[in-house]
Amino acid sequence: MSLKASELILNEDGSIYHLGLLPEEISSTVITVGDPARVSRISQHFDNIEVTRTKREFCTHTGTLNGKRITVMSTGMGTDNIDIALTELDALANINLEKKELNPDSKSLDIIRIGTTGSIRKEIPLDSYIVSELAMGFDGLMHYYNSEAFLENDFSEAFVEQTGWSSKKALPYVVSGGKDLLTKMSSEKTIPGFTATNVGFYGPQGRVLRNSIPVPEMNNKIAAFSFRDKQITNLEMETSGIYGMAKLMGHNAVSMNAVLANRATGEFSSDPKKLVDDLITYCLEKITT
Ligand code: R1P
Repeated sequence: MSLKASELILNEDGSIYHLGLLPEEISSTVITVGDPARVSRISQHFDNIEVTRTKREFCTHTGTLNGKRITVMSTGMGTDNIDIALTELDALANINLEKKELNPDSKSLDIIRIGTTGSIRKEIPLDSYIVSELAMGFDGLMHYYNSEAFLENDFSEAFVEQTGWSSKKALPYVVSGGKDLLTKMSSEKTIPGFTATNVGFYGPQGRVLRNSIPVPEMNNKIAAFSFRDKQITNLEMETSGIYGMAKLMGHNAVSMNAVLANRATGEFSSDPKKLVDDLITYCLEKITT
């Protein structure tokens, strides 16, 4: 049965609606970043670039590095964009866009996020790199899908109980990263982490400029949360969505996080550009070896 035009939307050239890409234009290894400007900071390392495309916040370069074909794509900020980015990447890999039918065999993508983050623990210092073993989503995205099979609900229940999480907010969901990719991307240079993904940058992450927030001590409560020897390490805005969408569709995902800020000490990195560039170099080396 073919998918309706209103559900699988294509552009005039046959490319997928928001990403503006054709199936042959992506690799099975996809690096995602939040910032469109970070795409060329990664693809500048490639030996050649065969595809460059920009639509809305989705800027994509596909090329080759040391014989490995890699796609790097910006997602913009937030898990609402991740819903679009990962669903359309999956469609490029697993749906015949001309016939609008699912391909008979499903393909699995390796998805590596290279992002920035704020640590919420004093002992996880500025300028370190966190590899997210687990993600807790405050964004609610997974509640819109049949995700029960892989959500770690005992973590959610313990979190709600320990922090007094308000039922006016989405129930936090917990999902793990892809085991093989976590192993591949980890080393003595990285810290294993439990990443909390927020639905915004300011109030949702406890930042107060001019607006007040209902529970000013929430970051301390999140930092104090402990279950099965796991504690939350950092806050950002995409990882839970990437891990959840990847698990739903049979892809492998890992989230690499450069610690730009330490929310516990109030510090911000003195050289954020170098920190991110060094993480890019580290990740490309790991991906291509
Ligand atoms: C906020 O400044 C943005 O930076 C972090 C957050 O997750 C959010 O997207 O990640 P990126 O640097 O990948 O965008």
